[in-house]
Amino acid sequence: MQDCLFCKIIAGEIPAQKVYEDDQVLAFKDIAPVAPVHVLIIPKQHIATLEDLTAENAELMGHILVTAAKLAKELGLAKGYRVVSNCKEDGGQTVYHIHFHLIGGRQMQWPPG
Ligand code: DGP
Repeated sequence: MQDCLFCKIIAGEIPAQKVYEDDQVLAFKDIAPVAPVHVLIIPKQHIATLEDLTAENAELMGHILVTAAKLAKELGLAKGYRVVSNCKEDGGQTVYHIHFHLIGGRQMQWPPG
């Protein structure tokens, strides 16, 4: 997608601090971290929101969650962490390329704001 910020990061047109990459996903540090660890995990395929997912994306989404768990271990989040995906306006989504926040390194609160 030409105008998508995260597609530009995948293409290397915008720099990012990469944490992990394979043929399906990219993980990089969030530009505005809300915790000591704040990584975004995104599919290389452009999917705008959670709402746009179909059954065809199930394996890819599973791969993202398995990647999140693997990265959490590697990043030392043994005490726990949170994985969040904001969907559309009420969900607080600001970048319309589906992404999963891996957040940790401090005590999380519930309910979220
Ligand atoms: P959300 O609000 O759930 O759509 O999250 C979007 C996140 O993307 C937000 O936490 C800030 C992050 N972000 C926005 N622009 C950039 C960027 O250019 N680089 C990086 N690394 N992160 C970005």
